[in-house]
Amino acid sequence: MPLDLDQKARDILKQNDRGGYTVPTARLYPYQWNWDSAFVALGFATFDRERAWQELELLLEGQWRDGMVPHIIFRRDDPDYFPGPSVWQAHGGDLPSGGISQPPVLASVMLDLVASGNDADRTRAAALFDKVLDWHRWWHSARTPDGCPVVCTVHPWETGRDNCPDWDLGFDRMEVPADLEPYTRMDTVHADVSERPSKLQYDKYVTIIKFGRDVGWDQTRLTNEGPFLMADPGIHFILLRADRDLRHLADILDRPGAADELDGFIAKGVSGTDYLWNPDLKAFCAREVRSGAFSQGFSSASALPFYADAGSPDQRDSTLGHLDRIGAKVDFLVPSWDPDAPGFEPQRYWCGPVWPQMNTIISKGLAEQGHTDLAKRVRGDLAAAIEKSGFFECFNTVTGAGCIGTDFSWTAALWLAWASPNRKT
Ligand code: 9WN
Repeated sequence: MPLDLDQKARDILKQNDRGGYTVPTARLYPYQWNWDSAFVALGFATFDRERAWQELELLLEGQWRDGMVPHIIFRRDDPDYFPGPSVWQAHGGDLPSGGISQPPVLASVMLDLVASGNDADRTRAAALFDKVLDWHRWWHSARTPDGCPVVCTVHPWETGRDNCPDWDLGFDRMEVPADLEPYTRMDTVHADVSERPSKLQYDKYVTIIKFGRDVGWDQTRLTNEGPFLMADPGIHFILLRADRDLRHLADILDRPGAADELDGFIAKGVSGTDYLWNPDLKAFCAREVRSGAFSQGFSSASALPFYADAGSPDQRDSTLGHLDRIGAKVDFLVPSWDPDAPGFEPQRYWCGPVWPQMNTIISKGLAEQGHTDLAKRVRGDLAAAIEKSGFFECFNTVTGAGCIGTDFSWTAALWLAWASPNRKT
């Protein structure tokens, strides 16, 4: 059975290949997405390393002149997706794109490819190194608001965890302008409405885009003056891990100047981590920056301090306690939202379902820090959901039923690179 699934996973990657870059799934997401492509490269690397590097190179073709790597790259206009290039009107690089970024897993994927590769992989990584370093600089400048100790986010789509209840605090402060342009959602044409974000959430997503357009996508203004500003344990821990991994690459590629600069980013990330510690819940939580208010639930991003090698021993113990509590409630760890918090829905996108890319990095961090049994459960639960339901975008955390996109690229890629029992990791 797993051997058949391995073949099916390779077929999905080939079928979603649009000529050097991969769409997450046909119709629903018809463009190149940022963190999707990074994870997809890990899957390609299991059978076609050339194609793996090409995925990353094409992603960086969309980089903006200010260093940002956008969350979507539009190489053509496709009526199947809203909001497309004519809505974003964002032209900070050579290709039309979204005007926000996504979790920066790219450096960590490059280190994986180099660590498992040879001189050819080092050469490919060296050619991309400066672009990735520029992107990290962008996070530490344009997305670090004045006086704030951590990087922040201006749009839930930038976190990759779109409608997680974490973002309600930021959304509650926003008004939808009376003159917001009318629009037609396409996601609910392709997917079940009960598994997607609400109409009010979409109105707010579009309101932030309108602000970005109004300031000509000046990213510093979008951060400091925009309608939404939150700190996200997901972006924080993923960037800290990526800074560490890029630092490691700087050593391998003999870039001492970059290594010093990255040491500064890492020190900032380590010391800023306490900003995200919610003393009431005793967990790392999203935080609304202007009010200082914490989100009050344990999300899958709350489980990432191990991956970033961050947090005190007490903070890590408490994080493990939350995972034990939640693991007793759901059959498939790690739910994207806390089953004991308001807003939990086991089938609705980032309000409960298990996500392949989150399980991958959570489990990797747990294994590295010696929490072997829990790491195995997180990996095994994802594998079981895939074996039960197929290569879906995400899975109902209670039943393991597949949700939303089918024949999904990152699910196939991470099966090949990590979750398949044929993999010896
Ligand atoms: C908006 C592509 C992307 C993922 C995100 C996921 C979803 C987009 C959407 O799909 O977001 O970026 O339209 O819902 O939340 O993590 O990268 O797979």
